[in-house]
Amino acid sequence: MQENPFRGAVGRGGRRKPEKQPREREAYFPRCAPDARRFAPASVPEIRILSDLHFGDRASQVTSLQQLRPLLEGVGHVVLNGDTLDTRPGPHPAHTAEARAMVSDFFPRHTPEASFITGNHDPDFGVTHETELAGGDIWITHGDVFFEEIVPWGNDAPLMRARLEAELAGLAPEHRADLRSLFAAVRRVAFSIPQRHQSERNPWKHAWRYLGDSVWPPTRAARILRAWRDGPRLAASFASLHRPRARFLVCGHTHRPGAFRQPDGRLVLNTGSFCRPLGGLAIDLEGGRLLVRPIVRRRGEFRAGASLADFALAAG
Ligand SMILES: [Mn+2]
Repeated sequence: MQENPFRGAVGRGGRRKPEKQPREREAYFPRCAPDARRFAPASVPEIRILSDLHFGDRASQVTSLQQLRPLLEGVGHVVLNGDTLDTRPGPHPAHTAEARAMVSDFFPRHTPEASFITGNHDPDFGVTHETELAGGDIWITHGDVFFEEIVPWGNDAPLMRARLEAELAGLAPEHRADLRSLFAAVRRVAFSIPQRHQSERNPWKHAWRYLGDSVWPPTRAARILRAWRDGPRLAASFASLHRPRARFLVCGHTHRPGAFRQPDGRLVLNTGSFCRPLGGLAIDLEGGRLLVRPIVRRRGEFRAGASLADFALAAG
């Protein structure tokens, strides 16, 4: 059954054709959408895309990877689209190494196939920075590559921008527009920025430093809102250059879950995160269709709720 993809967000009963272009604000799926209260039907996806677990960071709601087991049950292939954990240099290398070992061990044991795509927090966790599915109809990447500052709301934004500019200036002219070179440059810069509060183990110190990194300086809230506003448009223009045939762009990074139709017809799907307050979405591929499901937390475990949106994928 086709469902109105934006029903949860508009808060009205009217039905609409799912492919109709919504206004961007209507495309946002709030965390407490009515559908999030229902669990998914018995069908299971062949492929499930998740992102931004931030395992090992106290800001993450994932304190044990076992909490993810219901999300993996029956799924043939799980794609973890970046920021699965923080692998960057930090003051607690043993904690980082432990998180890395746990993630590396857990997923292959609980799902037939697990793919890790890098993010700005785990730039060296694997060598895959993007991937295409459904014959190129879907393009998946973490999403930090869309921003000149990598993390435009972060306190390291000016440093990241300067380092990325230097990296790009150092590329041979023929490589500057080349996606492989661009990703390599972004990943080198991301890895050169040490962890901040992410690795702090003391909960009080973490809360203090998290607040410091999150609300200071006061312009930060505005920078987050700007990244939320601009992200989908930047994703679409980036894809038009590098992956022009992709109609569905799946990313995370900004922690703002939702589906954002762009003027060129592309649909930007942001899977949010496993952090508060907005939560996340799972993107499922099932029988030639792409489904958007909310991730719901029940008794400490994460599950996929009933589909909020359903799109036909290009044949073949
Ligand atoms: Mn990120």
